[in-house]
Amino acid sequence: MAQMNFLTSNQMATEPPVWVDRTMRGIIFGGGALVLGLLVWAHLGLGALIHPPTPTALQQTAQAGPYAITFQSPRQLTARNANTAAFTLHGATGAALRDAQVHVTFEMVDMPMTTPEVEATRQSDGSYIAHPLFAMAGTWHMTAYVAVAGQPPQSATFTVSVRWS
Ligand SMILES: [Cu+2]
Repeated sequence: MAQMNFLTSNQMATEPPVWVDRTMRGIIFGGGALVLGLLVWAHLGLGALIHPPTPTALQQTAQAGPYAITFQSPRQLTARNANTAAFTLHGATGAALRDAQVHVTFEMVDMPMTTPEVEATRQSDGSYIAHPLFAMAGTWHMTAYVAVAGQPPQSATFTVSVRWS
């Protein structure tokens, strides 16, 4: 019994003061809230509001196997708006490819986020037009897949910046 009393009084003597307890609790909850806040900030792409991604060229050409694919947009792409992305294809001989099927996929560079793929519809001038809808601002990889009857499928990826507005 005497020994138990000794232990109890010893524990009481080493128990931290209330302010230490409160400070520790504050640090733990504050740290948790900070991490949560940063995750929300990154996930919603709020940084792009303050610091929009560096604009990428409104016209870019990339090689997809034997085809040269040119992407063109009349203006910078924006999130949550219908955009217009026009593609023109040229074969190895330089002639325009007018009988292809083109579909386009989108993936964010900074996070594993995609957006529904879109079919580009053939226009009378030989171009193919798609209307991509981006969920959020940031830098995206846009991949155009080209299918020509009797030929192996080809694709080329473009890096495009998307602003909030
Ligand atoms: Cu995202």
